[in-house]
Amino acid sequence: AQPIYLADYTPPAFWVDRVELTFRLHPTATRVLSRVAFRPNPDAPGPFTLHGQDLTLIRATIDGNEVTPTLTDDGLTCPAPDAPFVWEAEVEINPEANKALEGLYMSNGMYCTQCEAEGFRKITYYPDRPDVMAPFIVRIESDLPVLLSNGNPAAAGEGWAEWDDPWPKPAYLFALVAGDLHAHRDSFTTASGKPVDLAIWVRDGDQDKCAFGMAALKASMAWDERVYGREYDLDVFNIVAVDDFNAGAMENKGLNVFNSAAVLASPETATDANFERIESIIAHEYFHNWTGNRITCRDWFQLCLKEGLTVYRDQQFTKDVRSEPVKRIDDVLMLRGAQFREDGGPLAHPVRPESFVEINNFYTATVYDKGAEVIGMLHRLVGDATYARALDLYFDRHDGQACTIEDWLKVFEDVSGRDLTQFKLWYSIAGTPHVKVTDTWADGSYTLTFQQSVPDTPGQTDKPPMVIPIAVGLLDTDGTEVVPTRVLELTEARQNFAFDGLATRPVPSILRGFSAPVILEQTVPAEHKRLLLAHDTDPFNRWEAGRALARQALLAMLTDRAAPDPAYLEALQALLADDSLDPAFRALVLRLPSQQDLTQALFDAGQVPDPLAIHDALTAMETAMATHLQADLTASFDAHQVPGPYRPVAADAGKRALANGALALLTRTDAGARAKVQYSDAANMTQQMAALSALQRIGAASDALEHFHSQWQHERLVLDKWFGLQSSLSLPAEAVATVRRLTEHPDFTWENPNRFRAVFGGFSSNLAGFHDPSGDGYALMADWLIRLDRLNPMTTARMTTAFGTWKQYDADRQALMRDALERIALVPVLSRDTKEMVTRILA
Ligand code: B3K
Ligand code: ZN
Repeated sequence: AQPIYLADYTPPAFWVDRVELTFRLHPTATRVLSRVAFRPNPDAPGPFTLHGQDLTLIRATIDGNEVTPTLTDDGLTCPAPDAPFVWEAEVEINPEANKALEGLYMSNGMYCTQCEAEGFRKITYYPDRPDVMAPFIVRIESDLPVLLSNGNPAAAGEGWAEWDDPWPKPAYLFALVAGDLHAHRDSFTTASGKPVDLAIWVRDGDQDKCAFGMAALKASMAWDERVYGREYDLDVFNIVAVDDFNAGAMENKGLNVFNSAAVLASPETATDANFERIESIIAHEYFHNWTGNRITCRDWFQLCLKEGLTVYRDQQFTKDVRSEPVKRIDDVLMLRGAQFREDGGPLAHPVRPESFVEINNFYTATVYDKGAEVIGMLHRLVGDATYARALDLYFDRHDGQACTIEDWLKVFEDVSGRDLTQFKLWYSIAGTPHVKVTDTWADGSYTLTFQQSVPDTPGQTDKPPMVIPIAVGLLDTDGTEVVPTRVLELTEARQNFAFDGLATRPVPSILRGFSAPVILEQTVPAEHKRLLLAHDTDPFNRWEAGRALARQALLAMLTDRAAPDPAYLEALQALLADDSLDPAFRALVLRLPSQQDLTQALFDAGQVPDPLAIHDALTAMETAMATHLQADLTASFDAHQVPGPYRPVAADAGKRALANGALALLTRTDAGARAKVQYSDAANMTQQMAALSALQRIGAASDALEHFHSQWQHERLVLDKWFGLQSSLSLPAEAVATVRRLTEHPDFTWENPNRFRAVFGGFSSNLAGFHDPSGDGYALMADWLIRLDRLNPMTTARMTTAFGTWKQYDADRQALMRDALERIALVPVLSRDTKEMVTRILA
């Protein structure tokens, strides 16, 4: 397959004024009738071509006259008038055979669609590109009781229903759902007084898991009105939960389709982390109604236009409804864990890629999360008021259009009067910038010197300096802030910033709030880190200082066989007991850097990371924490039990996070005694899973696992946890055998992406197990990816990223991983998706 280039974009040769679709649903032979009003584009004359894939064309007409189109690799072409005309076609498709879960497919007897990015072409012949927007009218014929599509309900009768979506939309936002579904209903009145009927549609038995999602939806609708001035624009908003889904959820106009794991929650079956994730995904998909749907992308290279902005908006929402500092730390953990890793390896690509083979491979942490960071920087640079005016102008100017990053930045230039030429590099330069900082103190003047550089990435070398907003504050050596946060704009390769009028040499707090997605290189004496951990007014940097101390202590254990640093343990002790601090924040400070973090740190320091040694160091540090902080951890554990009925609110969740963080550590030295009690007493899934995880991490969970399986065998989302916990937390020596055993379990329904991800996503996060020196983990993973690729290329391709860091390891492991990757690459009928990923990883 040939790559497609951003530089080759051409507008469509035909516009669409109106679409009418009729679906005669049948599991193996669904008929799709389309009637599409086309109009030649005078600005880009060209042949009439339509996308289509896996379709059987029954008949086609133009203005009522039978035509015989020429079928091509990816659709058809046909002579067409040089004036407006009506195209009609009838095609047959087989939803039941569609295991790729793209286009129209079936899940537990329900019909469901997923069209983004290019799935609509598996439903009928159409210009399946986001810059072709049209109103849709849809008729569904089926005996199933619930028949849904986009827009407003228009008419319905026995065995049929019609839907009318007046807002012009690209085909990727099309959706259809039909099934025996039950509604959890509510309503919302918009700021201008328009009532909206809301419903979450689920399978029988899941009705009790909808209330939280519904509350999150209403909160999101109110928030978007209050903060962005955006009202909802249809009479109904439907959400459907589906068990077989490749992504988290999809923002189809008026009919969001959700992976059931991303919407269904009850206290008994979902953890605090699940609740928070569900809330943010509901918000994210809802916010797409304006940033994505009303204003969409001109082409798929502009994906970050909707995704970066919508992630940024859902992050703002979570900060508002929960805790701002805690959310920022969570987001940075995610960014560093997924995006920095991507940016530092063979899969690095710009926020706006310049070419792709399969666009589904670019729904990445870089497009989404770095894309959101870029918007955060823009916001920081122009300030709140200008950001708000820019967004108003963006909605005014571009409503109903398919836009580019150029359109987006122009709005900011027009409103702020700034030249964003250099800033725009954030969209085209891949790789995480390194910012090195040094300081000098002379004659009462304190100077910070920054040097920036961006590492080479595939296809990109010799990169120019970027615009990097660096939020800085200064403390004195007592920990009093002497200069509050100021945003320095680094634009040169090397640049000085001076601070005058200080009495003594200050302690700097740099990159407050993680003001830019960069790797900061600074030599900070351990006593300054402790000072910042104890006193910084910026909660992010407070946490960051603790993190740096932990990392330093762990690296010393790994490279110098040092004992766990007592000064680190003391600093933790003080923080743990500080009841003025949010428990959720303290829980984060208590969490050690991840195995992946330390792997990266060792690699960056020019060493070869040994997964087992890292695992042992982490275990030793946790054991030292449990030993030295036993009294404090016990006090924290006891003080943060949450009595009464479970509520998924941030305050309670924070207490549970701290108590469960303490529990995990205490379990290191009490042979699981406390965790076993908590497991037996648990009244909600957060407590139950925390106890089970703590036991699993010391290899003492077998009884509890057996109990858990029998208790939850009929709750598929909970069963995913059972699978995922074992694959992700099994001890290194047992992990491969455990995963193999899990794949042989009768409940391992591997065609279901959630179940497959639970086992193999979990396994790939278990670095010490996955990187077993035998190479058996790699081989097992490769076997299963090869097997899944025949059915579901999208999920397979995504999971090849387990091998994305292969060049960080020793020669033996590299050779074994290369073998596994090459074995995948050599499969004769490998999907385009997986082929592209494996090729890029191996390059
Ligand atoms: N836009 C969808 C993602 C679709 C994934 C296609 N492979 C969900 C989201 O970002 O909101
Ligand atoms: Zn999105």
